[in-house]
Amino acid sequence: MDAWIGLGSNLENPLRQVKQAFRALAKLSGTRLLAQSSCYRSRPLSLPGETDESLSQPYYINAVARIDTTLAAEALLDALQAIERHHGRRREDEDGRWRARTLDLDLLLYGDECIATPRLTVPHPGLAEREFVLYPLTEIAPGLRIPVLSQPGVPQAAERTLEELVRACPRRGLLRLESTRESA
Ligand code: ROI
Repeated sequence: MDAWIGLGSNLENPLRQVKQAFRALAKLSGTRLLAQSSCYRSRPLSLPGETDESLSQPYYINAVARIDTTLAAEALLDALQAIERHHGRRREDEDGRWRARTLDLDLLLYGDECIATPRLTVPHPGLAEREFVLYPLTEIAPGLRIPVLSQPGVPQAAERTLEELVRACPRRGLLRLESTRESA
């Protein structure tokens, strides 16, 4: 299965965290790292209604990866969470969702599947609006078509092109860091 992973970090040398995460992805069982984007510096995003704790958060480093995996979606999620834990992120400490984190790995797309289980929503709910996901994706998959959920939790999607989504998405100061794209 072709799957897309979003990587993000804003603590403890984020650039190094993200680069190590690429290496960890490449080592997952039954998985090959097919492509990796450059690393980008992005402004912390908070969602409307969230207490704006993120204003005082440091910038994030974000990137995306394309993998080919034999892992089922939830097994892949387990593997991603194991990598996060290995990087020192402790979920049990996180009562607020928007706290600064050492490493965040999001399953963005799993083939063209739409998944809505208590643990997993795919495509990732923020995918269509997040400049720090869309612009890195454009770099490694300009022709990608993305199923976009019509309603959160409803596994029914309309297909959009990445190009359409990018056109509607301001960069918010997103900065591509030169020379951070390594061959996978
Ligand atoms: N903001 C940015 N820029 N990058 C992220 O990866 C990121 N991840 C998050 C929240 C807190 C929503 N904000 C983010 O989980």
